Amino acid sequence: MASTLESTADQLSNLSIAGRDWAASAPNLKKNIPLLSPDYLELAKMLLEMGQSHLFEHWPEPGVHDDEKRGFFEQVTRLNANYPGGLVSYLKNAKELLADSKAGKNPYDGFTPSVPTGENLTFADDKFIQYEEVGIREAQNSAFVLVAGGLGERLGYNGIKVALPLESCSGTCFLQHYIECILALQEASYRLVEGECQREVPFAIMTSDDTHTRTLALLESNSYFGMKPTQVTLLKQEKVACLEDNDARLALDPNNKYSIQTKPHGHGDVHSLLHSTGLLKQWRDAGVKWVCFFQDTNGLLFKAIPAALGVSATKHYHVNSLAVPRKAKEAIGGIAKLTHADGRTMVINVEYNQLDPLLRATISPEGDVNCETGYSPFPGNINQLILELGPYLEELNKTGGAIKEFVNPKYKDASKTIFKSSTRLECMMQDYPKTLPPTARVGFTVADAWLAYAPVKNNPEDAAKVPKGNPYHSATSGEMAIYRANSRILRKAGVQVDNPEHGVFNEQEVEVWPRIAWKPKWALTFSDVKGKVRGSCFISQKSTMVIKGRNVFLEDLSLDGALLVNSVDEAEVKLGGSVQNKGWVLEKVDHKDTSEPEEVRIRGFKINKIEQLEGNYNEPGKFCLKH
Ligand code: UGB
Repeated sequence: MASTLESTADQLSNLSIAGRDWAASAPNLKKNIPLLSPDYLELAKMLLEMGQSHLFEHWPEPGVHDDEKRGFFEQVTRLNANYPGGLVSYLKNAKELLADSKAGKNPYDGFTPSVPTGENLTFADDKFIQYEEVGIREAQNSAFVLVAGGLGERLGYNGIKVALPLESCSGTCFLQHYIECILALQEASYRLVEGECQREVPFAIMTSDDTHTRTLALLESNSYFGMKPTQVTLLKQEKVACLEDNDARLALDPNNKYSIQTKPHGHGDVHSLLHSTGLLKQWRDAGVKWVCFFQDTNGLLFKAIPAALGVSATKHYHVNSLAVPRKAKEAIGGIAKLTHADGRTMVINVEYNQLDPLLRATISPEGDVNCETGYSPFPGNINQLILELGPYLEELNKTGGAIKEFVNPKYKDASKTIFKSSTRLECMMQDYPKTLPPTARVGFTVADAWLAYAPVKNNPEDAAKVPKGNPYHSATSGEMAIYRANSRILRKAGVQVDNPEHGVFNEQEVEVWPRIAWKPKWALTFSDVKGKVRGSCFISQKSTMVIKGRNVFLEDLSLDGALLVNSVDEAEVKLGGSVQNKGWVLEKVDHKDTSEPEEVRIRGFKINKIEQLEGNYNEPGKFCLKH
C-alpha cells in the first residue's frame, strides 16, 4: 500500500495538479485516490473537469468495494478508448446536442428538401443486364460489411436475427445466404476475369455484446458456411455511456452503482471500427476498391447487388445508396437533396422520423404523403451502401470514422428538464456523406422493392397494424417476398409461372406465389437465370421447387407439386417432363401458439412436406430428373 501511495503522490505532481485541490468537488473520490493507478487518476480528473462528480457521491471509505471501484475505472478506460476523441469529446458533443434538442432546434434548419435524381434500374432490361455484368467483374475488387449488432427489439425474436431462416423451404439462414452470395459473386467474378489477378472477397461482420458470441458460434458450428475463416472478420461495437440530464451527467447503472449505464450507439459505429482496427487499410493494400455495406435481414438484397455495383463502377460514385420506391410513412428513411439557404447541397438519407416534420416545415404542409404514383416522391433508403474505398479511407483518415450523431431524449414534461429514462448519443451508417465535401460523387440507385427489399423487422402484432398497402416488414412478408421475387424472375426468363393466391397469416394479407428457392451459385444475375431455363416450362401455384446445385437446367419442365434437387458442381442435371405430386402445403400457425418454435410462429405458417420428387447427385456426370 505504501508504494501505491508514493506513486500516487508522484502522479499528482506529474499531473501538475499538486497545490490545487482538484478533487474537492468529490470528497469521496478524494479519500480513495490511493487506490487508483496513474492512468485511472487521469481519468478521474477528466471526469471531474467534465462535471461528473456525482459518479463518486456514494463511494465508501477505502477498503470497502475496492475491486468494484477499480472496475469502474476499467469501464471508463474502455468507454474513453472506444469513442473517437475519447469521453471528453463524447460529453462535449452530448452537451451541444442536448441543448439543441431542448431548444427544439431542427437539425435540418435552413435546408429545403427536393427530390434528387439517381439511377433507376428496370429489372432485366439491357441496361440492367450490362450493369450486372460490370458488377460481377467488380465483385472481386469488393469487400462486404454486414452490420449485425442490433438486438432487433422491434422483431422481439430471442435469437440473433442472422440465424433466422430467410425462407422455410430450404431452411437457409440469413448468414448462410449472405456468405453463399459472396462466395458465388467471387466465383462468378473469377470466371469473368480469368487470367487476371484473383482475390478473395473479404467479409466483415459488425457485432455487439448482444450478438457477438452467438454470431461466432453460428459461424463456427457451421464451418463458416463454406467461407475460409480467414476471409471473415468480426468487429465488435461497444455501447456508449448513458446520460441522465441536459448537463450530460453520466447515468449509473440502476443495478450496479460502480458501473455507468450503457446503450447501443447505432450502426454508424461501423465506420470508426473499420478505421481503428486498420481493416480498411489492409483491404486497400490488398487491392480492394469497393466496400459494400448491408443489414441483417434482407433476403433479397443480393439480387440487386451486382447491378448496383455496376452503377458505382460505371458512374464512378464515391457513395452509392441502394433505394426502393417508398410508401409514405414506411419505416425507412427517404433519400433527399437538401439545399441550404447559403447554397450548400447534399444528397442524404432523412430518417423516417424526421422526414415528416422536415416536409411540413418546408415544402409540403401535408408532410410525408404519397404523390400521384402512390409512393412517396422520396426514394426509400434500404441502407445498402457502396463506398469507393480510396476516397472513403481518405475521409476516415480525417474524421477517424466519427459520424454526425443525434440524441433522442424522451422528456417527462414540456419544460424538457427531466428525462423519462437515460438517453445516449446515436449515429447511423448512412450519415457518412454528411461530412463529405461538395466535390464528392454521391449518388443512389433505385431498384424495385419486389427485387431488392424484404426486411424482417416487425413482430406479428405490429406488422398486422401497419397501414393498409404499406409493407409489413415481418417474417411472413419477408419469406413471401423471396418466393415472389424468384417467381417473377423466372417469368421474365420465360417460365410460365402461375399467378399467386391470396393468403392471410398472422393477420397479414400476402400474395402466395409458388415456393421457389435456389442457391446463389445456381444464379446470381438475370443472365444466369436465363441461361438455366430452356424450352417451355410451367410451374403451378401449389408448387415448391428448391435448387441446390450449380449446373441444374429447367428444360421443358411442367411442375405441379414439389421438386428438390441437390447436386455437386460437376454434375449437370436437367429437370424436365411433367412432375406431379401432392407437394408441400402451407399450414397456418398462430403466433401465440408456444408449442411451435419461435422461428415458425413469427411467420404464421409451417410447411407440411406431403410428397416430393427429390434428386441427389453426388458424382460428376450428366443426369436427367424426370417423372
Ligand atoms: N445495427 C447495428 O449493427 N448496431 C446498432 O447499434 C444498431 C443496429 P434496424 P433502423 O433499410 O430498413 C435503418 O434497427 O435503424 C444494425 C435505417 O436507419 O433494423 O430502424 C442492425 O443489426 C433506415 O434509414 O434499422 O433503420 C441492422 O442490421 C432504413 O433504411 C441494421 O443495423 C432502414 O434501416 C439496421 O438496424 C431499412
